[in-house]
Amino acid sequence: YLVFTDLDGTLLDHDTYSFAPAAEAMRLLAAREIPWVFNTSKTRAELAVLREQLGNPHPFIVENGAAVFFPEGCGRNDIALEWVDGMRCKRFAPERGDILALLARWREVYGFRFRGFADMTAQELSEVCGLHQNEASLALDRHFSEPILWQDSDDNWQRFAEGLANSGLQALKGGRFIHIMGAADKGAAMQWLAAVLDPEGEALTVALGDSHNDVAMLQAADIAVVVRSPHHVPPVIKSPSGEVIITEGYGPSGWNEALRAILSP
Ligand code: 2M8
Ligand code: MG
Ligand code: MG
Repeated sequence: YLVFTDLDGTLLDHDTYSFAPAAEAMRLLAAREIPWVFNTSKTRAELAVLREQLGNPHPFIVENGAAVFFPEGCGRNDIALEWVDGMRCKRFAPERGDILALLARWREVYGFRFRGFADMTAQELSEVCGLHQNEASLALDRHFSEPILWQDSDDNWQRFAEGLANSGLQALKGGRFIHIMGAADKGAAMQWLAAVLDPEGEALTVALGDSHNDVAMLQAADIAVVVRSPHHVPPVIKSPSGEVIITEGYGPSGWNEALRAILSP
């Protein structure tokens, strides 16, 4: 198996960010030496901390499929990667700076009302999403995407979304925020990394996620685990490549339950 997992609302509880209920399945993955890869909206800076806390040594995918990072000692040396601030990286998405410039122009010209991470301090973000302030400052350190809270009408949303499409950008809905970014997604990044980690294509891919921004990854996996949320109905997986499992439990309990069932002999 090769496991790809979302974090917020999936391996981490939506409200408390706890992963304690997933401990048993995390131990199983380590004991069976199954690579489990974070595939998340979070930033490289947030993942530096979480990889330590969760004991995950594998490559990781940031900002909704925008880039794959290979920490020292991970992955192969025979694929073309660039170095980004001291770590090997494969990029799939344009820079956040370009997105911010466009959003600022539209705000001026059309008067769209939204609040983005670029407008927020760490304290404000911490109040909105419940991360501690030091964690929130790591979430603000973004390179490929701009999460926003939409504060305008549905009609203006239509105009905004058309503008994004005409500019080669998209809006992906996470647990709390709408992520404005280029044409990358978690599914394409997962498939690219699966081919790097398992060139013969022998492993089954397992993907776990809870939200709209996980659908591309869930659709591309051999086993899709839709992790139930106490806050929203599970996303619909319209054209799955394989089996689809919907968990009983929420967040990390559902994660634990599904992986234990998949990995049980
Ligand atoms: C944001 O991502 C989640 C993912 O579902 C969301 O949209 O609600 C990102 O900004 C991420 O970097 C941050 O850690 C998270 C905190 O809840 O929110
Ligand atoms: Mg999520
Ligand atoms: Mg996520």
